[in-house]
Amino acid sequence: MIKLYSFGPAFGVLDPSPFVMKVDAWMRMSGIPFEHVSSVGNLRKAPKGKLPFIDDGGKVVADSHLIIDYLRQQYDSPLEQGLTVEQKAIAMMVGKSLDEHLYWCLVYSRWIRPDTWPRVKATFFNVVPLPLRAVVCWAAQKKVRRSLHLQGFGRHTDEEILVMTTEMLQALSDLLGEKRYMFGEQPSTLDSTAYGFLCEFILSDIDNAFSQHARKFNNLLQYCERIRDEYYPS
Ligand SMILES: N[C@@H](CCC(=O)N[C@@H](CS)C(=O)NCC(=O)O)C(=O)O
Repeated sequence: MIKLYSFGPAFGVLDPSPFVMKVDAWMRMSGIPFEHVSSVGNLRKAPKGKLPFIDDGGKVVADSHLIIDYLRQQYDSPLEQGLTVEQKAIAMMVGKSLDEHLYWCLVYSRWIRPDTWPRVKATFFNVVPLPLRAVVCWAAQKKVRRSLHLQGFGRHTDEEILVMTTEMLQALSDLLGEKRYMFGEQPSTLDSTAYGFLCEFILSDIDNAFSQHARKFNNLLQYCERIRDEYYPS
C-alpha cells in the first residue's frame, strides 16, 4: 500500500501541512488506498527535506505536485476525467497560486503572528527538552522569518498580508460560486488542492484574523465541511 509521509494531526486537522492535505485529499477523492506514516521526524528522511513524500512499493516520490503527477500516471483517477483543456489550464494556474502565494500567507499567519506563534511553538517544540527548547524555537522561527524575507512576503505588513489572503479567498469563493466542486458536480485535482489549503484556514482550530476572515466565506466553509464529511468520515 502507498505510504504517505506526513507530520501527523495538529491544529484540529489531519495534518498541519496543506501540501500533505492536498495529496491526502487527491488519493481519497481518487479512491486510491494509502496509509499515513506520521512523524515530524520524517523531515530527516525526506529526499528533498520537505513533506510530503510517498513510497509506493519502493518508488519514492517527493513534492505534492510530482506525487500527483506520478499517481496520475500509475493509477486510474477519475479526477481528471471530463475536464476541458481550458479547465485543466485554470486548475494548473489556480493550484500553483495556492502553492506559491496562499501558502506563504498561511506560513506568516502561523509562524510570525504573535497571537498564533505560541500555539505553533507548543505544538511542534514541546517535545524538545526544556533547557534547549527556547533556542530551538528561536532558531526555527528565525529560519521561517528568513524564508519569508527571501520569498518577499516577509517585507509586507500584517495588514497587507491579511488583505492578500482575503483577496485569494474571495477569488476562490467566486470561482466556486454555488457549485458543489470547482468545476461542477464532480471533484477534480483543483478541489484536492483547494481543500488542502482551505481546511488549514477554515477547519483548523487556530483562531486568528486570517481564519476568521476565511470562515466568513460561506460557500468556502460549506465546501470544506462537505468534503470533510464525504471523504473524512471519522
Ligand atoms: N513544493 C513542496 C512544498 C512542501 C513544503 O513546503 N512542505 C513544508 C511543510 S508545509 C515543509 O516540509 N517544511 C519543512 C522545512 O522547510 O524545513 C510540495 O508541494 O510538496
